[in-house]
Amino acid sequence: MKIKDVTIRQLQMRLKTPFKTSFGTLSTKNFLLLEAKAEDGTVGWGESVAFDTPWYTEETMRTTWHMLEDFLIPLILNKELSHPDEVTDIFSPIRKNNMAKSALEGAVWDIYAQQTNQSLAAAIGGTKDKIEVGISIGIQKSVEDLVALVDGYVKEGYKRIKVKIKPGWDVHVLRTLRENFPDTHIMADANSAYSLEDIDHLKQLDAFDLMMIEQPLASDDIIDHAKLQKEIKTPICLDESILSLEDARKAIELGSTKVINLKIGRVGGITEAKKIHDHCAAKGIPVWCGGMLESGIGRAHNIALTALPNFILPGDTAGSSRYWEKDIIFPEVVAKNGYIDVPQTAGIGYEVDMDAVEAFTAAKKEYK
Ligand code: OSB
Ligand code: MG
Repeated sequence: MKIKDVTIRQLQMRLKTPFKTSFGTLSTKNFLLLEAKAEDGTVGWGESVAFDTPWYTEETMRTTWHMLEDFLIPLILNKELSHPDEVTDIFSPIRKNNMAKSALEGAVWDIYAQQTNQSLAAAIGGTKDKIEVGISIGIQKSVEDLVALVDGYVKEGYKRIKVKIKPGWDVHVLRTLRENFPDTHIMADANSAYSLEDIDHLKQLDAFDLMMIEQPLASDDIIDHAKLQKEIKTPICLDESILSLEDARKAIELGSTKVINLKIGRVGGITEAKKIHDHCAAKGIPVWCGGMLESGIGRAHNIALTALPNFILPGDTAGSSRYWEKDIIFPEVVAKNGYIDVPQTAGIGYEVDMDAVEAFTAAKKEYK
């Protein structure tokens, strides 16, 4: 396969409801979509999960555009590729910038799956025909609001509830949730809102039988997480700290993480995500698929990845309607009783709704 043409689009999509984390509130998503065309005319799609501001990792929508335009697209255009795994090697002279890399790598995987006439899930090595999913809920105005929201999602059938926490919105929130939902799988995500000085405070969370606590400490730390894990019973799950297979290996070896949240964008693509998945499987570490409030295209990639066997725990890949009035794929992603069907048709398995894409496009540029 040879990529002959890549179009970058900046899309702007309003979330149905703003999403609040320990860092701030996101109401509108500005992100990049990539449309890559192979020499035989096959079109593949990828999504960059970077946000407007560098709060989650250092990448932003504009840094991903810069990296793609000035470095990554020129490395790929007109190069003969026999398998998408080669993209990781081609990108290896470029350090990090994982979200930019994975947007283009994802489009190459979509093309490869179509050219070999298999679903993206099958091309990756996925074995499931449906995946179990949970939902991630931002910080709310009041605990009562949160309880009402969780109640709705539990009734919809989501398999686990993740709530964002931060100092001042943690112990009382999780206690109330546990009291109201004694049998629900509940977990908390801090997005690095704590430090080791909070050990005694975080120990209180052990009383609530949480599935795990996600990324309590610094995004670039694996030492303090190992110290914290020795002091608390609640399993630690790393998100921001794991950018590569090497990071995963070291964190597991140190005892910094008992579960890993895998995000394709954060680790630089599907090939690296697969490697981390396989390593975790060998080490008995369960993984689940995280989310970045993706449009249907990024969501389709997440669904395909989650079809791999060591995605044992429900992830954050909720249905399209949890995020958008209108998604950009057809059909939209539907979660029914906490399950999403893995599409069986070639490629990402959803049609791209070009009218919707055009309607949300704020800028666009073609490279060939
Ligand atoms: O930390 O997992 C996170 C959303 C944006 C950035 C980071 C995170 C999240 C979520 C929501 O938790 C996941 C989703 O529903 O897509
Ligand atoms: Mg997280």
